[in-house]
Amino acid sequence: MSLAEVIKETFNQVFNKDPEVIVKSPGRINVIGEHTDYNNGFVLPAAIDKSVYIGIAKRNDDQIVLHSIDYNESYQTDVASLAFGPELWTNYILGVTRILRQRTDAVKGYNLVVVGDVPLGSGLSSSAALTCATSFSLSKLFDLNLSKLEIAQIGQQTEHEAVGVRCGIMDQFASVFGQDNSLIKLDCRSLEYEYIPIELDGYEILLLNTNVKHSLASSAYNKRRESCEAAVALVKEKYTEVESLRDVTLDQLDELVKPVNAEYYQKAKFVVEENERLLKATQALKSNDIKTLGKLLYDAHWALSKEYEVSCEELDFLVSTVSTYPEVAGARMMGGGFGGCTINIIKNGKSNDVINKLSDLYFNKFSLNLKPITVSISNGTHEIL
Ligand code: GAF
Repeated sequence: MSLAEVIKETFNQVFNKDPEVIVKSPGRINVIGEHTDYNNGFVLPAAIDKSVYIGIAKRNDDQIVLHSIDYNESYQTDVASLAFGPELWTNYILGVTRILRQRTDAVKGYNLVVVGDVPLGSGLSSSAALTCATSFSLSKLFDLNLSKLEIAQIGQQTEHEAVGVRCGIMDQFASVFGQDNSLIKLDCRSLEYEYIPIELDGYEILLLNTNVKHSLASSAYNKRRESCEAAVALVKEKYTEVESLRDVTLDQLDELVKPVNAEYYQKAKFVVEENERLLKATQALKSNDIKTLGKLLYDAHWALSKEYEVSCEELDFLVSTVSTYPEVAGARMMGGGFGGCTINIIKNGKSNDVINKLSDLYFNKFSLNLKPITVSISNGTHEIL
């Protein structure tokens, strides 16, 4: 049974009727360009074939009734209070609903069922998939006519307000704007984007899930963002036109940040260099130069680990081990960090060899199972009913 059918069946069991709208919104990968989005830089993500599905229908009253198939839990509140519950999954949905209610009272009571196959805590943006599925389905149900960009931005705002993570726009943008077999090169300053066909001649992408998510993740994320903003403030004292790290050069950092604060300097320098790596990686992808692309991924990883300090032992172990395998062109940690997946570019047909060699080594070192995830690049948020 497909997950859309599962939604329909469960909706009938819980609410005794069919959903009026069913929406599918995917998770994402990112080839390169990490922690650049909230610095107005570039990112290179893509939507994947792992998604969150929402079935939704109007009610005749102002109640909101949510049911999660994955957690086998329900939660009820009403449109006036939109009271958050004890579970994060409900707060993502209600966070989106709050933002939409502040814009319009067209949003009324509804019944909702949610299910997903984006592995949770793996850095594949299950939360962006959930918030984008929620705004898209509410937009359809209550005729709000939200644009794709508005849906992505509402998802981002929800993450800030309902969860307190001051994330950038990458995850939500990838979920909404994803296109089959294409990476999205997004300029987070202008929000202009370009689809780049993913043709890794002779190579495939494999994700390796560390199966860890260190608790540091959200506090450290906000702290990194603050360091970047502090570096910008120092540069802005002299170069007043500067708005974000995207406008800053290494020379300016050397001149104005390095003498004042080593931490801000290190973090800001990483971001400026990560943007440069992304531009080089885009060229390498367009000219099918997998060797250069792979090297840039390794460089990005070690910069994320040693300079931006968002990696962890498990991620570093996976990347350093595969770097000794000739069938692996490149690898790095992916997403916010402190756990989740590595992204690996591997010679076609060799992924199983890599998994076999690595699984025991990983288990022996960390007593954790390594979880390989194969993905294909898919379309963004859409209605399937
Ligand atoms: C997380 C955030 F949600 C993104 O906005 C992005 O900053 C990413 O970490 C790091 O590149 O996924």
